[in-house]
Amino acid sequence: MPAIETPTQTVHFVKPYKPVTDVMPAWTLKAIEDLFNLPFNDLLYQAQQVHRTHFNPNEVQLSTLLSIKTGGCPEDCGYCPQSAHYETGVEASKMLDVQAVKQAAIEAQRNGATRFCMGAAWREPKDRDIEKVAELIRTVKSLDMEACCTLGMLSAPQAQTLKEAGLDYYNHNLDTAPDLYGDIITTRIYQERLDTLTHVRTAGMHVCSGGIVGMGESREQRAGLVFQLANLQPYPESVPINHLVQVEGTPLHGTEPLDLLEFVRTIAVARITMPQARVRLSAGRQQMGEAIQALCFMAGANSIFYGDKLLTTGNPDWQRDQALLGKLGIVTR
Ligand code: SAM
Ligand code: DTB
Ligand code: SF4
Repeated sequence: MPAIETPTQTVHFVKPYKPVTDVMPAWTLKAIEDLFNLPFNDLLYQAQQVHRTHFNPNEVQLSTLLSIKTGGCPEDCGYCPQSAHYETGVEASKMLDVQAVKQAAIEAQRNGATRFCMGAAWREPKDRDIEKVAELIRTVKSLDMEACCTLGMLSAPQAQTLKEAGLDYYNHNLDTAPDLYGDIITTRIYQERLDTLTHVRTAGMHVCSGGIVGMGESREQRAGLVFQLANLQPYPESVPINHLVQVEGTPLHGTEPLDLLEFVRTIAVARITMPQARVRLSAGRQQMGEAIQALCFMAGANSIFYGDKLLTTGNPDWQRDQALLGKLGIVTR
């Protein structure tokens, strides 16, 4: 097996991958690229070893998503069917009420989900939105489920209010490497994403942050995304790795599809570089097939979005996932 550079305090800054923290990076970009470049079996073997050191390798955590405010978003994220900039057929709608959210959470729990994630198509919530979301969080917590929200950028006081309402996780993705970012999104900068993660961390919530692959990025840029995530101090507790769901009308529709084995590699590299994180096999499972999903679990994914819808696009239904997990002898939490 080729030598692998282990976490090191040596700094190999390669523009534009300089981490925005003053702390020395635990992972160099080169070390992460070396992982990506390993023979597939060596990479998966190493990922399995790391996974087994920190987790039950036959257990997967189930999170169910609900879009609590859909469409009409002012941002121009080139992958997103909910952006008002593109004609995708997604209608803008008002925020769901407490009763509708409670019912969805009860159904998710009945089907076995332990975490309920509420997503809103906002650039950033207004303070009055935060009050309404706080009520939803209290409702989910009263069911004894973990609560997660993804609402866009947060200020420090907003993060504090969500924490006080009982929010366990806040999802805010870095999405891609800094040098590709500006080609995908122009309405907010990378640093603003990092600032939101700082506010979430400072408020005492768990950080959920990952990205999307299959947006036409290079392997170096996939490594660049993992480099940013793995060098957050500390790295996120939850790392969703999405495979781009290509939606007609979005600028990224028609992008050359990424080889799915490269997606599996990305999962494995995330597992190795963030050993104690829940690495979530996220969007794109409907387009994947069972064999690729099984490889993702072998590569260290130990969480999925569970339920027949993501936010606006499809996901395998409960029964199909239960059948797959059963075939693999995977237990859930
Ligand atoms: N509006 C908030 C924001 O952008 O932070 C929260 C919701 S947004 C839909 C959450 C994440 O979903 C995005 O950051 C992106 O990573 C992911 N996402 C959106 N559209 C996607 C797509 N077509 N394929 C894969 N992931 C997608
Ligand atoms: C994440 O990383 N992926 C989820 C969740 N966090 C919010 C969203 C995926 C959205 C896929 C496109 C859609 O359904 O609209
Ligand atoms: Fe809006 Fe979030 Fe979609 Fe970007 S990803 S357009 S911020 S809903």
